[in-house]
Amino acid sequence: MRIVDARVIVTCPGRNFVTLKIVCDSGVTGVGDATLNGRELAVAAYLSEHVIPALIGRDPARIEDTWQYLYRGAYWRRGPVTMTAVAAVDTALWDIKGKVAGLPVYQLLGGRSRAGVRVYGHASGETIPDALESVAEFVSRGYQAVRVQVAVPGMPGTYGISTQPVYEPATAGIADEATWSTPHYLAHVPAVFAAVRAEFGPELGLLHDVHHRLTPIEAARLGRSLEPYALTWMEDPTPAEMPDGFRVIRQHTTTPVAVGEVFNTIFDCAQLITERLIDYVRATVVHAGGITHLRRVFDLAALYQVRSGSHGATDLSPICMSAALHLDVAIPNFGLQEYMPHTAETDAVFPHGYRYADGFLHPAEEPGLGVDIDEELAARYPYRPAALPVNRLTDGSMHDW
Ligand code: EZ4
Ligand code: CO
Repeated sequence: MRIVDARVIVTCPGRNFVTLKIVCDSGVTGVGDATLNGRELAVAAYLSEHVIPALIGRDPARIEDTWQYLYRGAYWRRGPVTMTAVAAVDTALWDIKGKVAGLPVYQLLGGRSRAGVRVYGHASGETIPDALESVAEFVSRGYQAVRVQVAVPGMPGTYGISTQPVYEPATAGIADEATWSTPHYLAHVPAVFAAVRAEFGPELGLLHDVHHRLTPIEAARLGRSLEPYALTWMEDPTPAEMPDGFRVIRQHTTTPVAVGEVFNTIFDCAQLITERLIDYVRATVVHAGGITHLRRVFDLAALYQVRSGSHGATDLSPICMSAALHLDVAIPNFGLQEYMPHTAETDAVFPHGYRYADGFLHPAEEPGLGVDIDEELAARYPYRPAALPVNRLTDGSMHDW
């Protein structure tokens, strides 16, 4: 079999998604997510200009070789744009391999290790009582774990607070500006989790996303102050460019740490894993080189009792979610999967076979990934420029968003 065509489809059913579709001479097709929030067209151009010409004529069965060709062949290794493009090709080739074999992709990854994929939802509120109501809604829908974010008094535009039914941080045109105050934040968060734990008891999994905003010692203090509420994890407590910072956090707190939604390769997380500085690695199929490379990350993590906790925000398309679920159900060290349902418009553009029931997602059972893109429908939603917010301290200094 040979690859005879590949195309990049950019669509905006409420938000932008980039998709790679690979077509083989036998007529079999495969899809891969190539969405990089706020930098969509950089990946689209990378694929169209530099990758697709090299794919035509290749044997789609040679997934590992194609991965190595794109990674080593670029010379300029790593980085989110390159690795998202590599991921799109890799994901589409796994889809094709599954269809050719007549098996769902998780069977090609060694088969099922569990009945379903436990997920966590996103509760949020302007006030603590609002957040308690939001958590209760998730509990009533069967969720066993919930991320909780509450607006910090005196800090407009706190990360993760949504008044929309579907959370969306990117805004049309140029970036929104949010404000941040670490003292206000550190004073407020423990009260949030005291209230949630008191209301919902010891069994509900509770998570919190710090979104890269603290220094290591500030994160250590937050982790320590949250210990009585036994969080499943504290996410991205500090920017991860300097893995050494996590040693400071580890020296002070037993609150588990999850990191990795902005990671692109195993090299971003190797030290964090091998020095046991984190508990969950949150890298994703779409941003970390596809199923082939993410499997490698999770296998390294398994040796050190680090579990998976893949990013699953709405800016990752249903193709990425489909791929993630095949990995999640197959690997031995699955931890938890983030799940934010897409809008009805997005679900219609990406028809898929995975489903949610009682706190768990279940991968599609059709051959391949069990997801596709409706190209006619996609064409009705043209690309609209959008950007992620930026964040400033109260004196106007730039901070991490
Ligand atoms: O801000 O996906 O855990 N989830 C997150 C997300 C990220 C967005 C960035 O595109 O941190 O909401
Ligand atoms: Co996050």
